[in-house]
Amino acid sequence: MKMVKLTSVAVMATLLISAVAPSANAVESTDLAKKAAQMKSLEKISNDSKGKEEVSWNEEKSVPKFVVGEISNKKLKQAKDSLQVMEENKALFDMKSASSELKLISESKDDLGFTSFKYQQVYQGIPVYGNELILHADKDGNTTSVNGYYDPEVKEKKIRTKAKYLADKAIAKAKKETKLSDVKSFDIENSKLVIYEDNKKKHRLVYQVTLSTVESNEPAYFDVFVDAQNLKVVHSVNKATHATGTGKGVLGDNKSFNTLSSSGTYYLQDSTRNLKTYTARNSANENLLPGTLLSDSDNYWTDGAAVDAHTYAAEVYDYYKTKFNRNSFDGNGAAIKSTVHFGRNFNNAYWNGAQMIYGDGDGSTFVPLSGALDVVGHEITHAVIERSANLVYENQSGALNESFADVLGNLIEDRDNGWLLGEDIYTPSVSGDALRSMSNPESQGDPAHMDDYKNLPNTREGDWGGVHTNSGIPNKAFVNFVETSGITRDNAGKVWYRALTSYMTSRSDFDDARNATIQAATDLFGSSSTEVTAVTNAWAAVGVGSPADGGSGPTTDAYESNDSISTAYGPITSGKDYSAYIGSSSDVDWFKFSTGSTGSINLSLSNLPADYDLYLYNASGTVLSNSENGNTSSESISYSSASAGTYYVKIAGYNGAKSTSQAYKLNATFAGSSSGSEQESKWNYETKSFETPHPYSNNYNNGNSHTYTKAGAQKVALHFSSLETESGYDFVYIKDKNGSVKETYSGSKSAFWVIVDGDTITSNLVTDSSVNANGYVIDQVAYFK
Ligand code: TI1
Ligand code: ZN
Ligand code: CA
Repeated sequence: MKMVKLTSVAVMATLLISAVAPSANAVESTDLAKKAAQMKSLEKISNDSKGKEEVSWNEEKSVPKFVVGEISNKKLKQAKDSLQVMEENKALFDMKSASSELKLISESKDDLGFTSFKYQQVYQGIPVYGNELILHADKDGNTTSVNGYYDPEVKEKKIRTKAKYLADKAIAKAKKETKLSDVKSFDIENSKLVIYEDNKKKHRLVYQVTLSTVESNEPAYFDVFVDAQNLKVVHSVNKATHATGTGKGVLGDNKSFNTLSSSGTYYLQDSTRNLKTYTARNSANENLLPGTLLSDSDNYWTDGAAVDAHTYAAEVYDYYKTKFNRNSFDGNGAAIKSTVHFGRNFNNAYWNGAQMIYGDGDGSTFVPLSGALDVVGHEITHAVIERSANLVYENQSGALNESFADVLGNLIEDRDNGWLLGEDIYTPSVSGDALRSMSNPESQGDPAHMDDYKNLPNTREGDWGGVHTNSGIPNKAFVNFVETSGITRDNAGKVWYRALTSYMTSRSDFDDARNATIQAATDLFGSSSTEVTAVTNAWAAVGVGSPADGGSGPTTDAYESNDSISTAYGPITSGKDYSAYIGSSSDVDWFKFSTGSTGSINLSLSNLPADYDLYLYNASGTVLSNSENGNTSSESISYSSASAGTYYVKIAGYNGAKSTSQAYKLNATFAGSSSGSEQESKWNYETKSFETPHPYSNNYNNGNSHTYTKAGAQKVALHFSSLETESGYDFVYIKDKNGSVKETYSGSKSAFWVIVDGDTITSNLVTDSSVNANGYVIDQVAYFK
């Protein structure tokens, strides 16, 4: 408040200046007379207050709005004294008569012993909206101050005080204005005539209509000003305001959150994020949803389920807004409604297409499910999914729906505890457990690999094809991805979100999710990024698709190429498992071994992804035995009294059967294998690098300078971390030990391995006479021995 010190001298000075002001006409002279009377009144106060008075002015109306000092010599004991004091000071406020322009509306005594008298300004008995004066006295009855607003102009305006329209017309108008026409019951519905000064400084006779309701679950508390002569809506004020509630969550933790204050009650509504939290009061009737908007009298909230549903919804909202700039689940600010206390002992939570629903749990399997941020994140993500990919809730698309809800739920929860789901609200008597685990789905009986995919019926009993169990596979793929070195949670989240919102469709299956995430990673980070390699390998590791060339070493199929009897891989070791792939519909795999003496040969072919068949040949290429079971049944051959010599095994896909994601397993046992303690063959890695100039020059040829040799190796491999040449003009040739070109590359490629048979591999760049590019970097080599 700005106070002006006003001594008697100052009063005189002001009067003097006003008095000598030029061009004083009639109107100004009445103004001057008023001013003089005001100053005289103030001078008296100043004298009585011994110069210690302070005055602050309502500049617009040229009347005081706060006067501190002795307002009167009279003692103030009761209401009639107070009116006399106001009468005594009427000139100060430019009033004609205090008794006709002021109406006492309250009288109170406070803890300090102060008495105050509050007056409403009236005009012909009608309140002048927003104008009240309060006169104060200390415990001895000495007046100490007067403050508030009084509008001296009202009495000059000749306002017609007889309303043309009846109040109910104005009320109907106000309901229409506030879109409350359909509300059946109002907590407050009244009206009164007031004088209202509109924003164009025009004084009008209006109905001040007050409406308050929580029906339609929206606290509405309005004052609407409707002109009593023409029913025009002059103004409307929403009296519901933002507030900050505090309370305890399900687990007893304290938190604060946004609420709404409206006509003396607080509501669990966050208007900045458009969140509303309701209670079903233990009813399980979906027709009564959303239920009752939760309310509280002091804004301290003790319903933990409600507090958590509300605060966690805010966290989920903020995550989508800050990480992905998504405004609510629909991207358009839709209201996020949550209902707690659904049914009795209900052990679940779900999104019903319109809102979130949380059970209280039975107390042993679950405590109230809104008590966990990953559950709330899971449910709201179902709403996001519905408004994006809209994955059908059955079989693989349903498992993806569940999985994306789990992934985002846990990203939002942002915890480093093994990617557990529901750990905060699951089995309160068991600590450290959870309903599901993304990093180790098998710990809760859920599959972590396509080999263990559960084919359950598409019925309620079958959980719609096992949506909550097969979700383990994509969940594990995500964990593989985010835990790859160089991948951050945020970047992994971006890839999953972009895949969901830009590429996946309602019938997407796991393979489509793989493609979608690889494409999302490509868009976000580039085709040769760590993210693309990591996400590709993450899916491969759960049996969805093949690994990235650059990502998992040259082990993809260690025995290729072995597509004919003359290139058969071997000799293989008796009793050892060999895992390999039938990678295309024309692929056949050959292996060979030698028996040292006469005896039986037993072959088994298992872990079949498709209908593969098994054949045993002798050295002259004659079939000795076959096994041709249907579908993925394992194959086996038992061939007795075989003489010593070389034998061949052939594996072929029936009718083009193949799989690049699942390896078959071959095992052969035979008599007298040459050396029983033979060392197991495997890929071994060595650090060695070769690089072309960056960029390379025209007419460049590095000959055999980039050659890797490993004595005794069966195969050797090079890893290119990058390769870029002028496409179609500059070439990289990969040669084997005989100098034969095995592969040719031109253009750009992201990281990859190239393998040749034998102990030597050469990379040779040959360029033409114009246009050059970056060349290549070989950063690792490997040999198979
Ligand atoms: S979306 C909801 C489907 C439930 C349908 C039946 C009404 C769902 O998946 N709910 C989660 C709740 C949850 C989430 C619990 C994370 C714990 C952690 C869920 O997994 N429900 C389990 C109990 C289920 O339905 O099998
Ligand atoms: Zn779910
Ligand atoms: Ca968790």
